[in-house]
Amino acid sequence: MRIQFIYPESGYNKYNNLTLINGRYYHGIGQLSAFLKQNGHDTGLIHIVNEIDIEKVESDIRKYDPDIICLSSTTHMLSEIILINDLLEKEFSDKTTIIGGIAISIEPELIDRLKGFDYAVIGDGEIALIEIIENLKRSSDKKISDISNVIKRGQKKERINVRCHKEFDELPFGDRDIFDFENTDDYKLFKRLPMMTSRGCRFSCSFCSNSVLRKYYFKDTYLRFRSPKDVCDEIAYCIQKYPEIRSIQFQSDLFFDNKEWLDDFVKEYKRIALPYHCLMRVEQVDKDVVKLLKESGCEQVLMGIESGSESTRKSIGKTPKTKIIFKAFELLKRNGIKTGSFNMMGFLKETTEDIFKGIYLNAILKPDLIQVSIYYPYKNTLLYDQVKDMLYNKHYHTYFERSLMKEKYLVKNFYYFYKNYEYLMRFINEKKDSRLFWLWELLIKNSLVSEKILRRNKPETFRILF
Ligand code: B12
Ligand code: SF4
Repeated sequence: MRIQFIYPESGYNKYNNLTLINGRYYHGIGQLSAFLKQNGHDTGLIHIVNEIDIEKVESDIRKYDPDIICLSSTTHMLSEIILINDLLEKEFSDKTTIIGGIAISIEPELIDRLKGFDYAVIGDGEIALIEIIENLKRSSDKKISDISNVIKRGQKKERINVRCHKEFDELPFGDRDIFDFENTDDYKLFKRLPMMTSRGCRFSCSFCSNSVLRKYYFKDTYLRFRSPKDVCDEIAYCIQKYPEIRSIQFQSDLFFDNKEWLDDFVKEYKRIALPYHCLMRVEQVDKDVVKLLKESGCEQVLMGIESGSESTRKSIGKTPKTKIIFKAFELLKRNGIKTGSFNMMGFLKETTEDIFKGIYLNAILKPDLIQVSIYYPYKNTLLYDQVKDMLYNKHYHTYFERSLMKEKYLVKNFYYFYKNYEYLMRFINEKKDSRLFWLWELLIKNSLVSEKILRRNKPETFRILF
């Protein structure tokens, strides 16, 4: 059969004000396409990188003339998903249409509003997709909704039977050709290879999609790892195919979970010997781990701090103790490994003081990279229940168009501060000469600095905005 994937990455990029050239490789479609090809099917991709041109999507579908149209979704793509849904409903009702990916997985009820799609796939898609195809070949549509992970519009969502793929080493390596990998921004601009070591996460932060999948479907089996050998075999294969790769970007939510795995990885990775970046939780950083990371060529570790306030961090399921964050950043830096912090603002009970604490925390940690996002509630997360009555408009079109904070202009200003945090760094560095700097640092490390003190000490840039 001919399977046409559609990936509207534009939703992501619009949300973050990014303009990409040829976009990024996405493992979800790469994995599905490789598995389909291994099972004798043809695959094609419409990769929408920047503004969506729905007429072009239509003509590309007609050109490929698929049997099945498969859309991959994240919540950030909702406005694009709706445009594509309308197109499929109007022009391609004779085709089998399926939506999968994280947006529909955490919010299966969305399928009831998407009349352009026949089926939704929840969670891992490889086996479900093959079983759908087998059923279509036998023209026994009735059975499709009985397949694990698959739901039909109108079907009761409480009874979804979701199967979780465990044997990753048996899966083929991702199909990078479908993305024309040589021309992706990852390879062409950055000479880096995106790679996954795992799926899922051990934690359940209350704002995060992982908490929904864990809670409803997967429980304790949710975090799954590939073997270090399989990971390194795929990297070696890619390096041979794409010789300009200069670094590896491990994108899994958790790069590793236990030290035995990391130990094996370090041994396997010796044959790769390229610098790499990865994502971890601050609690995972200790002397042994840092030694192993250093030994294997880790260049940068990115970690979610999310808030400068211990109580906010506690309420969302993140490391509450500021000193654990400091310890992690210090250990990595001392060993010559770059750091990066992920931050969020806009939590329900967050105060301006909390946000200041986050800015100052970053100014002292001095990560080599800072990412800030404004909190938006994903349906069915624990935190969603707390804010759902405060949404401006409950219609899903507007999810990402407005901040949910009451003081939204203030948030914008804070957002600006974070983005310009080098001013803060300069300010903090100037204070370093002061004999009182150690006290200042101690207060901030222990979250004891009041907004009043922060405001009094604000540098020039602050004044412009307040
Ligand atoms: C890699 C990644 C990125 C990459 C993007 C790569 C790319 N090409 O677009 C980068 C680092 C750039 C990124 C950025 C962001 N990301 Co991101 N990212 C991920 C991550 C870690 C891995 C995705 C992945 O490849 N998974 C591996 C594949 C194999 O799994 P999968 O995607 O689930 O696919 C399977 C199934 O879903 C299903 N499936 C998928 N599509 C389809 C389609 C059909 C038809 C079928 C049948 C099945 C199916 O089958 C697949 C194989 O089993 C996920 C977390 C995660 N663990 O998935 C977050 C995640 C997707 N990101 C998320 C977020 C929030 C972001 C940001 C918005 C963060 C921010 N605030 O800035 C930014 C967007 C910025 C931008 N401009 O791009 C959220 C999205 C939540 C949501 N509800 O939409 C996730 C889920 C993280 C999380 N834990 O909550 N991200
Ligand atoms: S640790 Fe990160 S990926 Fe895991 S649940 Fe929390 S926010 Fe999500």
